[in-house]
Amino acid sequence: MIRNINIGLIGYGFMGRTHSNAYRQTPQFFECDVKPVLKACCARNEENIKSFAENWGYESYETDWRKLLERDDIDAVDICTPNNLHKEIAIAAAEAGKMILCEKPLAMNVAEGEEMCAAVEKAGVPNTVWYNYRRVPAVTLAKKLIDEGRLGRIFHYRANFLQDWTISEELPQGGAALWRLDAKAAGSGVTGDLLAHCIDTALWLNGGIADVNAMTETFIKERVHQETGEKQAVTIDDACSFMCHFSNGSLGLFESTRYARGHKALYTLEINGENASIRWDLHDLHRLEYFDHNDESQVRGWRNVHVTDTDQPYMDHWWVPGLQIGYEHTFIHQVADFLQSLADEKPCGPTFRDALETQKVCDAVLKSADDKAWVGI
Ligand code: SOE
Repeated sequence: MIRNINIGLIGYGFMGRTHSNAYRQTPQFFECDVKPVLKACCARNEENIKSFAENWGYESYETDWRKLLERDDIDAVDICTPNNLHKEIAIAAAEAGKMILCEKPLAMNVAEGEEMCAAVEKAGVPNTVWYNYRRVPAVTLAKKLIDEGRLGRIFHYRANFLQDWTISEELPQGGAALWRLDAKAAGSGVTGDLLAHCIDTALWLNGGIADVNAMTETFIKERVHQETGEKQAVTIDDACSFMCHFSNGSLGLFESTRYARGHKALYTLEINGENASIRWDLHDLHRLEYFDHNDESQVRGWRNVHVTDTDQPYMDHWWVPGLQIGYEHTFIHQVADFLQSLADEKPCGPTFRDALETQKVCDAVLKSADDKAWVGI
């Protein structure tokens, strides 16, 4: 029997668009008895949210998220707001008995994240956090290969997330589109925004992190705040690197920055095991590089696997072998998995509780950079 899930989406920025696109496309490509309905979207600016609703086909809109939560015809709340609103909305949504899909990072810090986990668990509502890169088919394939034991003992995990969009001193901080540069709205800089992705994938692929040693830098110390027009101190981290020990004994190295001139969104990861290694690069996201030491020595080398075949993760839902998909599909996969998890009555990872683990590493990284010391998780 078909069951409709009425979505109420809060926020209409970049992530509001990726999620809305995913809700629209998922039923066309993934068969499931649970279907999303674009019931309502919500933001304070009426003119903007009205045109967002028209563009994406939402049946209605609200200008106050509390009103959205009061509505009986909303089943699931999708939180695409700046990070400083995640906690309040998520807890209220849980208390109203709504399912919750929350943009990453889960919260501003661990304390907030813990309250959010307690709220969804008390209410017993399905919940998930949009760490979308897990659902790039090549990354999901990496997970499969690791779980099959092909890499053997893992020695090293390396990940980077490099951007260059904040190098200009003229760029303001805060307000629409630039809230990621304002610690009051974002919680942190690249640590919560970019490294959080790398950490989520790492915990998923390589297990827990035991301790971290980090450094952060804020290269531009003052910027005009968009809302006040005043020059204010910049309190986010512009760059952050850390090393860590994983619980499985492997060593980790992570780097993220918005000051890597020439790199727009270069997320790369590499894992070196006893028997095999894996490498992946967001700029070439449909490829997985794989080196298997068990190959016959004369032809041994890095394989470049084009992850587009029907026996590779998610790809049986798309075109024909050889034809690739892209960034927006990772969100479609998350919606498809979420709907299927409802049908199966199972959790859809990363749940709030899973994402809290990423939050713990982020907080430890920031503390380590402040204290100039190793911090245990
Ligand atoms: C920042 O520029 C950003 O948009 C992040 O907020 C996203 O989570 C990341 O996927 C791409 O970069």
